[in-house]
This record gives sequence, C-alpha cells and structure tokens, in this order.
Amino acid sequence: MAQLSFDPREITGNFSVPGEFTACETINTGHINSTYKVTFNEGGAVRNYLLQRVNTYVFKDPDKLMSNITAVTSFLRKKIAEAGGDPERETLTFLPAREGGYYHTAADGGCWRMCNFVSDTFCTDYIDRPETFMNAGWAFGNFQMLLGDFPIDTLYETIPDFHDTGKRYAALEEAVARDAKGRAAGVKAEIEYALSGGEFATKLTDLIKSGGLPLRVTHNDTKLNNILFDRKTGKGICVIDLDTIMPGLSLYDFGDAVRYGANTAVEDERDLSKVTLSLPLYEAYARGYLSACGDALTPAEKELLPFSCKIMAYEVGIRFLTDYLNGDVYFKTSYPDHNLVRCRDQLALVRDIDTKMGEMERVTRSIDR
Ligand code: GN1
Ligand code: MG
Repeated sequence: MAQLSFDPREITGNFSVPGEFTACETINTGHINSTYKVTFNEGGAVRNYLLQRVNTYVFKDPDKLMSNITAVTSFLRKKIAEAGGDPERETLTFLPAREGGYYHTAADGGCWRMCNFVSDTFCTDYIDRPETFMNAGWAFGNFQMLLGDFPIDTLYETIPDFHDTGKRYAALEEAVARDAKGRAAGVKAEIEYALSGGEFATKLTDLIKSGGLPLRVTHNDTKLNNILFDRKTGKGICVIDLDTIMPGLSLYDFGDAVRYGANTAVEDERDLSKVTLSLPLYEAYARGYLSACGDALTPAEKELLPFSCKIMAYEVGIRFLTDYLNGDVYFKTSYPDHNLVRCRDQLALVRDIDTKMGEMERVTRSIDR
C-alpha cells in the first residue's frame, strides 16, 4: 500500500459499512477531489467502495453539495428501477455517515464521503474507437433525459456562475491585472489570444437571459472519465462525479464532452501539432447523444451544438490560464507549468475547431434529419 496521508480504516469507520476494512488503493483521476478504492471483508465476501476526500476549496458548502447529489441519485434510482435497469450499477449510492448526513468531517477538517464501487466497469481518459465515444454520448444524453422532470428549483448552485464564460473572462482579466506570481510577462501571446474571445464569451449566457435557451438539470463536468463503461458490453452505464449537477445548459454538457474526448491529443499535450478536433469522434458523440435526448432539444440547442464545443474548450482554456497566473491554486498540477500546458492545448483546440465549424454543422444536420 503506498503511503497515505490519512488512516483509511479510521476514516471509513465513520460510515455505516458492513464488514472489516482490508485495503485502500489510490485512484489517480480528476483534477479536484482525491479518490480511493477501499476494500472490506463482509463475512468472507470481498466488497469494494469508493472513498473520496472532497476539495472544500472548490466546494465550499458540503451540506448543499451532498443535498444535490443525494436528491439526484435517489431520483435516478427510482427512474432506473422503473425502466427495468439496475440502480446498483447505473447510479451512485452514498453511504450515511455515523454523525448524520452523507459526509464525515475529519479532525483535520477534511470532508470525506463513501459510495458504491460499480464492479466490472472501466473508466477511460482516451478513446480507443469511435463506438466508445458514441456510448459516452448516449450516457450523458440519457442522464439528461432521466433528469428531464427533476424539480430544478430544489438544486443549489454549488459553484456559482460555473459555466458563465463572461465571468470566467473577467476573472482572467483580474488575474492578469494582479499578476500574483509575476507570470504574465511570459505568457503575453496566450493572454492576448484568450482576451480576443470576448466577442463570443457571453453568447450562451445572453441567450439564457433572453429566453433563447432553456435551463435544464445538467452535469456540467462531462469529461470522458466521468462515465463508467460496462466491461462486457462497452456501454456507458453510470455517470459519476456528480458534484457540479446544477441548473445549466445542455450545451455545456455536450461541448465539454467533445472538447475533452474528441481532442486527438490528451488535455495536457505539449506538442500542439497533435491537438485537433477529430470529426469522426465528433460525429460519433453527436450520434450517441442525439439518439438519447435529441427529441427533447429545441432547434436553438441543436443549432449551437458545434459552437458549444468551441466555447467550452475556450472556457476551460482561460480557466487554466487564470489558475496559472494565480499560482495554481485551483486545479491539481503535477509540474510547475502544467496549467499553462493545459491552457495552450485547449486554446489550440479552439483554433482548430474554428477551421472545422462548417463541417461540424453539416455533420450535425445530417444526423438530425
Ligand atoms: C475539473 O474534477 P474533474 O477533473 O472531473 C473541473 C472541470 C474542468 C476539468 C478540466 C469542479 O474536472 O470543470 O473542465 O477539471 N471541475 C471543477 O479537466 O472545476
Ligand atoms: Mg472527474
């Protein structure tokens, strides 16, 4: 067992889990929370669970966070059961903490939670074949469909203005002006290009205000690695990382998934010649997504699907740049200029998407006939 900074037996002892703790393994995925697989022996049977330390710098109110998540997962459990599915495998179930509620506050202030570990699934950061990405599109489309009649007003905004690209733009301007770490002079070109996005940064939020786009219950962090795929069938069966479920736009979920999964490079590729938007992958995702929820989308939503990929790549690109300028306080990083590398990658993707916009629009229309 690698060195851990906490005692997993002690932490898991604060939850109602049957059996004896036997092992803890770190799962290195995600830029925000810390995740572990813990194993218990329940009368001779091996039982796995997921244990997570929530990043409370990012999620400042664990009560509201867990209230959103438990409301949504119980709603999903019912829907899945009604449709003849298996709620144990198709959604997350959080374990009650002994102190009440669904999280445990440790002596050092750490916020911990536990949920089921869905067996016989895999989680991936890259696409081996378009079919996997089509299955991802179906999974996030289906997630949105299932939550179509969830009472949206009962959700808390866990991170206010999360996908308000205009506000992300203002935060970048502020970071440039403050230049907390003296890094701005070294990234003038990136700042200049990022600030040239002001002309389209508010396009989606303006449409919300004018009534041109409907608010829906959305996931808001639809990275490929936030889906569990069934090992046997390859289908995307369970959507995970539910922290940012909030009222949002279907376009946030679509664009975010494509900017991550249809990138021909990883999110932190240094060699920008490898960073392009794969049209076959775009098409695969759009097919899967529209097959699950296309009927529920408005014409305006459908028309903006290609643009959503550009704005979501742009938004996260400027978030990485902002965090780089602020001294890497938000995203986990593995080396000193990690956020800058990620920013360059995403802004290169924006440029590439610009050259492919016409083709993406044609592909989208051909699917939605
Ligand atoms: C974060 O936690 P993770 O790695 O799934 C971030 C997303 C970004 C993403 C970029 C709460 O997601 O918004 O798009 O990194 N989540 C939060 O990779 O900020
Ligand atoms: Mg994640």
